[in-house]
Amino acid sequence: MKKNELVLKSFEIAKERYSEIGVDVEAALKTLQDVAISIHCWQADDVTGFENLTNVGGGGIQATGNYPGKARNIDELRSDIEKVLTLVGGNHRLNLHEIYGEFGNKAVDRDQVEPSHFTGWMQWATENSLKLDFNSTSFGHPKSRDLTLANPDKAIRDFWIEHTKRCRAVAEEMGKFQNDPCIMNLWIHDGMKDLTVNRYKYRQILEQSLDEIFATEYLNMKDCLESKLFGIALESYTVGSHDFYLGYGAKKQKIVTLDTGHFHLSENVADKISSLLLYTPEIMLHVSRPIRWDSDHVVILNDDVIELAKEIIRADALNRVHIGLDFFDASINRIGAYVIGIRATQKALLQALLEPIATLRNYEANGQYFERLALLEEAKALPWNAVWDYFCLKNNIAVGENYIREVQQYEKDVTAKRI
Ligand code: RNT
Ligand code: ZN
Repeated sequence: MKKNELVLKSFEIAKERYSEIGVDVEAALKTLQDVAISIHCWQADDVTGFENLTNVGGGGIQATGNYPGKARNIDELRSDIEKVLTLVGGNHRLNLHEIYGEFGNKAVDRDQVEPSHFTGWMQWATENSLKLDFNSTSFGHPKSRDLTLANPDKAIRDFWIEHTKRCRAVAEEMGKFQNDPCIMNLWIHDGMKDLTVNRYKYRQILEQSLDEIFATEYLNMKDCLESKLFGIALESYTVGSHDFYLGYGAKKQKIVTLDTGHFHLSENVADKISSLLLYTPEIMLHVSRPIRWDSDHVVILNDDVIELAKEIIRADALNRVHIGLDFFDASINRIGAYVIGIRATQKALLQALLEPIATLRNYEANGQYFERLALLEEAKALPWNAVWDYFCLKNNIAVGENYIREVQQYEKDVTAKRI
């Protein structure tokens, strides 16, 4: 039997099996189709960017590996993303960093960035049915060092305040252009390598800098703030900790970004969703995979990601949670990395959407905890995969492992030639 026929047949059986336990498969598929994932641009080039300045590295993050074929310029990056889009279903977003602007051959310092550096991106995004999200970039710059927005040195601090203000103006233009709010993430690495005795002071400075940055109200962009536990060479203290941004977000009604790699490894990030949603307007997610540390491994379909997806669906919060990805693995085929990560996130969402939630909630309300646990266990092995294959088929993209060949072909034709 041809593969497509098999997929259709399995899907029909799965649909019946799910309907027996009260799950509407067609509704789940429809919802999944509409969930836009904000695809990070920085997996394609190991977070290098294309500014014509000396990137001094550092800033607490690090891509490891030297697999050949990384995107060396904007055209190559666009071509890679276009390839990725042919291998995933749904309509998505592209998450840009300031250092990916179109600066031509000019050295445009970060306090000089303008919306015009991104009009090419806006055009290209429209042509590819993508919406854009944005990030200010405080790392990898001579003025970064250990402290940016929290720097007691006014000249340095003002430089980064100006940068971030300008980035908000860029995001506003993107939002206006695409007629849909651009989500702008603010992550700074500010911290210290060793024992720090002025923790309060730097946090107070950061609060003031943020207030100054957010003084301008915009209608077409939304701000979100991303915390971190520690950075490489900044292990002892992080100014923008989770507590800091949680407090700031709740007080000023700003979106808090949860990067799943920015917490203690035994912490349950999924459990934060319902609390945050009570006190902050929306949530931005950076779905990532930490291995021993914030290693930004490629997202896979593991329990953490499935739990995260389930908490979004259980809280009925798809309209308040922006799902973005954040990983950069330079040790494997980068296009393949994207596809694995995006598909894994969608598979997790699909599993969450196929959960027999009404029955589970009934059990819980009745104190039937054995029954709740048993059904949760059984649900893990329900034929969600047949629904997933059908989703791929319907979207006219490679079903199952077939995408491996396509990534290999693109490598042969395109990325392997980048030497
Ligand atoms: C760093 C943060 C941040 C970056 C990107 C490049 O630890 O996760 O989101 O990964 O902005
Ligand atoms: Zn992140």
